[in-house]
Amino acid sequence: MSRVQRVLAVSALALLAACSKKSSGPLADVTASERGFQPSTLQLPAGGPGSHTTVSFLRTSDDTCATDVVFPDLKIEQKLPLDQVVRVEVPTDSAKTLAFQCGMGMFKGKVVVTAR
Ligand SMILES: [Cu+2]
Repeated sequence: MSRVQRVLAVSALALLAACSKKSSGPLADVTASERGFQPSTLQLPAGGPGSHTTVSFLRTSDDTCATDVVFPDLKIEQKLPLDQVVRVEVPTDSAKTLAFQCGMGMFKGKVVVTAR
């Protein structure tokens, strides 16, 4: 490989890395990592009777005990496989706070449904 080719190859790689970084933005509403759930508070507008909103979760680290997400009040318990977006339907019919946590209750977060 000539010097010029090498420089081109390196800059192409750098460009690819920059692109994939940009496109990997927020893939999910809530990320589960070694720092727990982020953001830990998610605000959703209430949508009226019968409304539901999908909240997506993505676990990005194996170094976390947040391998499940549990909504105790909704009796929802979902596994969070690494790097897979998991969608949870939550009722957003009226203003309320829906707590969620990891399987052991160490990491906590909440969905706050705000009045219209
Ligand atoms: Cu935990």
